[in-house]
This record gives sequence, structure tokens and C-alpha cells, in this order.
Amino acid sequence: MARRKTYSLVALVIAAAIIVVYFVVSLRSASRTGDVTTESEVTSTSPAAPSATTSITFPPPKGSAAGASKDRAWQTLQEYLTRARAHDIAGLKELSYQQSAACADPEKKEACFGLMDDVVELGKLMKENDYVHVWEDGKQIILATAPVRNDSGGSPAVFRGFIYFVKGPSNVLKILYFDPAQGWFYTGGQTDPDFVNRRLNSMVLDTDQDGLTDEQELCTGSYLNESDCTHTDQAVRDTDGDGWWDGVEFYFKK
Ligand SMILES: [Ca+2]
Ligand SMILES: [Ca+2]
Repeated sequence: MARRKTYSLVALVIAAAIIVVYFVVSLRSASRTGDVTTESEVTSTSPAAPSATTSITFPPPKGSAAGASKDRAWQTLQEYLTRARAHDIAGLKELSYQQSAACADPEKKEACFGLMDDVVELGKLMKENDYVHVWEDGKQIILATAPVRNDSGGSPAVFRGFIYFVKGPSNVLKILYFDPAQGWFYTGGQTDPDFVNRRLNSMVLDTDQDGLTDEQELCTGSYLNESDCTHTDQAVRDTDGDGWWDGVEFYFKK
């Protein structure tokens, strides 16, 4: 008898913590449940920085770039955070690829300051040495941490930090998006450690290293909500050939 699975998707936006002042940060959560489903997963983003509790094996990085690119990108982030701390709206705009509605409207200045304060707090969670992956070409840079296993939230989970930069005119870097701890949670019923480990590995796998997981590109696993997934090629960074990587385009304002 064929198993029938039912899926429900829950999209959530956590307003308070993860809003970067001049670009849109959206938090996505999806869950899969069903009467005969043996596994369910939640993908979301957490503002809390995890600490490593269990080792997990991931594919070796490829394309790690020279330290100079990372240094420049990191310095851009630090300057961005400095300007956020100073509530420097004009200064922050210079380093932002996209502008939030609140910060574009002078009448919403206080709301913009609140977003800046959130950004500053998120920035405190980010440590340069953790960002061991540098993916770069002529239009963009992504800094990423290694995936880190952390089950302290009650479910087996793996976290990864990302910072997305876009190269502007004269090669000036602008920040598109960052998240110090994007998280993938396994909430299924399997308890076999090898199974859970393999599942977490597959959930966080980003074959083409464009900043989107394979499952998010393929709209599989917990990525069944069309607004959360991309239907792009998990083996090609720039599926549509316009120069922007799939993971970068995902964070452009829609
Ligand atoms: Ca990818
Ligand atoms: Ca593209």
C-alpha cells in the first residue's frame, strides 16, 4: 500500500533579530509532517551563534580564494557595522547593495536605527577566523563558515554563517545579506546517528558553492515552498547566465 505523505509548510519571518539595514533579510522555516512520514525537517535561521558540539564531515571546500579578498570583504563588513553603530544612514547606504524601506524613509528614522542596532548585535556573533570559505568572481563574494553541528536546541542541527557581497562600480564591495547562523534542523523520528549525520550532511550540502543548498535549489527536502526555493541547477552557480550566482540572486529584492 502506497504511503501517503502530507506536507505542510510554515514560512516565518522573525522580525526582531535578523534584519540588515539596507537589504532584506528573510528567515524561512519549513516543516514536513504527515501521518506516515518518518522524517520531518525544519529549515530556518537563528540569530544565535552555535558552538561546535559534534564533529560532522562535509565535502572539502573548493575555490577558497586568496586572503586579500577576504580581508577586503571583512573590512567592508567592519566598516558597515561601525556605521550601523553610529546610526549613519547615509554612510551605511554607501556600503549596502539594497536599501530597506525604513531607512529610505526619513519619517521612519527611528525604525531604521532599530534595524541598525539589530545589525550591530548580529555582527558581534561573527568572527573572522570562522569564515574559512571565500567564493569570489568578478561580480560577487560570499564568505561562509564551515557547517557546525549543534544539537543544543533539542533537535540535531547544523549551522553555517554567510556574508554576501556584491561588487559595485570601481570594484567597491557592498553588502547584500548576512546571517551569522543559518540553521538546518532534523526533527524526524530516526535516531540512528549515522542516518541523522547523513541527513544533516545532505541538508547543508551546497555542491556548486553559490550560497544555496542543493535542496533549496532543487526544491526538495524541506524546501517545498516555492518562495523559499529556486529551481536552479545545484551544480551551476549562475544557472541563468546573467553573471549573478543563484545564491546571490536569491537575496535580491523581489
Ligand atoms: Ca548551491
Ligand atoms: Ca544568475
